[in-house]
Amino acid sequence: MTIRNAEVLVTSPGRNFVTLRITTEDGVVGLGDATVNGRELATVAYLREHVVPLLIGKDEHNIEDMWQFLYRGAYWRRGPITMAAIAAVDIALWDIKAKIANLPLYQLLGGASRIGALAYGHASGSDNESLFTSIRNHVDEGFKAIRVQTGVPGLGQIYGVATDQRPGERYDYEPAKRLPLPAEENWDTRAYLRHIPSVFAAVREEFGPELILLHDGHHRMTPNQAASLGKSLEPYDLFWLEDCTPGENQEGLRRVRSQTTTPLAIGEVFNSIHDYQTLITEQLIDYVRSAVTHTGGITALRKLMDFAAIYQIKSGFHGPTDISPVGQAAQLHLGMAIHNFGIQEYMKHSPETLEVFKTSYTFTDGLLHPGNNPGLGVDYNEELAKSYDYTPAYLPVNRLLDGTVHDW
Ligand code: EZ4
Ligand code: CO
Repeated sequence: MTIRNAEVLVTSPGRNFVTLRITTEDGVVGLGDATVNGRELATVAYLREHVVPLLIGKDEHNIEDMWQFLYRGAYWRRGPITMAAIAAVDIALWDIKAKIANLPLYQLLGGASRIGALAYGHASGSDNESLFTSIRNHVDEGFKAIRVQTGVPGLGQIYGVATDQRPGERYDYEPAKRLPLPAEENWDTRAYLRHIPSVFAAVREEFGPELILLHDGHHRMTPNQAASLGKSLEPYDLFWLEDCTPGENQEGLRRVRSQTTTPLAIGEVFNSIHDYQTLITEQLIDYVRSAVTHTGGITALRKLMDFAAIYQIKSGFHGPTDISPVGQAAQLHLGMAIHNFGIQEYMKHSPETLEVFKTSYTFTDGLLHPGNNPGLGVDYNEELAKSYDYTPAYLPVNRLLDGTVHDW
């Protein structure tokens, strides 16, 4: 009942991932995800220098105690790097516990509350025609829910818009570019607000009322602008409008909420239950966007979801490709078990990534299932991983047309 070894593994099969691998005296191996897009080596150092030495010789079964030890014991609380490091330990220990129990992790979290996790994919296009192609590709793959992002006339490359897809082509969008300096994009909120409602009108016209549609505002609006967009999108029945404002001003959401019935989702950059206190208790949002990787792991995210459940707020865990297959598997197990599951973001990893991380989760008829292998159901191919060297990459920086730095 002791941890023998903990290793921090970095690989870059097309994009960077940080994985913690914990091994017990009995040889049971657990994996955890500590990837923070564009700041990967910060969690590597935090884990290697400050956390791994604390793990050796500890009882792998005491997950709650370990969580509290790492959170309260550091004195310096919260923050994305600390919470991703704690998450990696927490996820790996849950993986180990479930493997020892010889059960898929969701069984230890309460068992299956549903047959699978409704997943949404990302569609985008520089114009409506290419957007429609991308949506059709997703529908053909079985998606019942689709996030819609589009180019804005007068602006160049903006958040969420991939290279235009051809029919049947794999959707591939990696905002973090492997460049020595961050790419810079341009932004004009008024142009965006003028354009977006017409895109949703066209999508509804083309695809009908049933398809579940989502949209990500990516932190760019003021509360007043967000209220206006929410209102103008009401006729198109969105599943949610995500990150309509930079959510750290929680009180700002009161303005948005009082003006529109478009459902709201926030929290992918949050890392603690405390970041949600006002948003949840005042019912200012409908969906929690946290990822298991960036919120301190399964232990913390489960508490957050129980808190949200009191207010009829559901999950919408962040699942872009910067959440590794380990993190995605962990949140799928959690999503299977909790009562207030809402939807799961599912941006498929590249074939190279899925060779390094062998997963057991499946996608059938729009639903993800974590599989029934003991633990998380993810294996790490270390030999292959070593052939992909870490490559620095940065998320873009956003500027208004006059050059002012804006939220990206
Ligand atoms: O921009 O994960 O909803 N998904 C998102 C993502 C984020 C990236 C940042 O690393 O907003 O695409
Ligand atoms: Co988002």
